[in-house]
Parts: sequence; C-alpha cells; structure tokens
Amino acid sequence: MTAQRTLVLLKPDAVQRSLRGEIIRRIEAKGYDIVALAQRTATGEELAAHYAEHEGKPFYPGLVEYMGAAPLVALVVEGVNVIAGFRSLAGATNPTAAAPGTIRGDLAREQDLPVIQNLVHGSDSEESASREIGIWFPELG
Ligand code: YYY
Ligand code: MG
Repeated sequence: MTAQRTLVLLKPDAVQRSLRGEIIRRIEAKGYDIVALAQRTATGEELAAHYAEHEGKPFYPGLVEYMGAAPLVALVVEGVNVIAGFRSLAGATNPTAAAPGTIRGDLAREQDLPVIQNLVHGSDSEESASREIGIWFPELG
C-alpha cells in the first residue's frame, strides 16, 4: 500500500473544548504526517458539498447547523493506509459505542441533542478523500 491522504476535520466541539492539541497529538503519535491545516468557520456551500451524501436524513439540518456555527480545523493527513487508520483512531460514530482508546471513545460522550457531536471527521474512502480535500483545500485537490 502506498501513502494516502485523508481529510480530517476537528469539529466545532473539539475547538470549543480546546481538544485540538490532544487530537493532533494522537495523529502525530501514530506517525501520520500533517500536510495542510487551517482553522475557519465553514460556509454553507462547503458543508453542503462535504455532507452531500447525508442530505435528506433526519440529522442533516442539525449537522449542518452545528458544523457551521463556530470555527473548525481542517487537516490533510498523510500516511500508508491513513484513510482506514484515521477512522480507527477516531472510533465509532456514536461516542457511546466508540471503544476506549479512540478519540471519540475517550473524549466524546453521547448527549441529548439532535446531532451527534463526536469531535472529528475522517474521509471514508479514497474517492471521498479526494473529493473532500478538493472542498477544503482546493489548492491541493
Ligand atoms: O463518518 P462518520 O462521521 O463516523 O459518520 P457518518 O455516518 O458519515 O455521519 C456524519 C456525521 O453525522 C456523524 O459524524 C455525526 C452525524 N450523525 C448524527 O448526528 N446522527 C446519526 N444518526 C448519524 C450521523
Ligand atoms: Mg462519514
């Protein structure tokens, strides 16, 4: 397997809870390389493109609202098999199900909210990674 790139987001809850350093530490400690990093408040256009696969689902409006309400950090992370590898570091979508040792399992918790706040996003396939890197870092796309 040759090196891959994946698109990671440190979601607004990660920024608000000052967990950027802790999450980036885990990515670097694993041995992955951060090749791009930017903090900003996402636009509606970026979020509509990023979450197009979820449009129409019950959690979609809450998801887009939460993701756009405060700054997030977008990163491009590189390494061998990093797409699957980062999703292993992140853990399951629902923080209750996420295993201890993972970012979501250790640092997030389920809450009574319309959307799951789970700190991070990671691309789920090579196709998604290339599409998502093009949304957040057009200069790398
Ligand atoms: O890839 P991943 O982030 O683990 O989950 P997705 O199924 O792609 O969903 C994207 C995002 O939407 C998830 O991180 C939280 C939110 N969400 C939700 O609030 N409620 C669900 N039932 C499913 C997903
Ligand atoms: Mg996903």
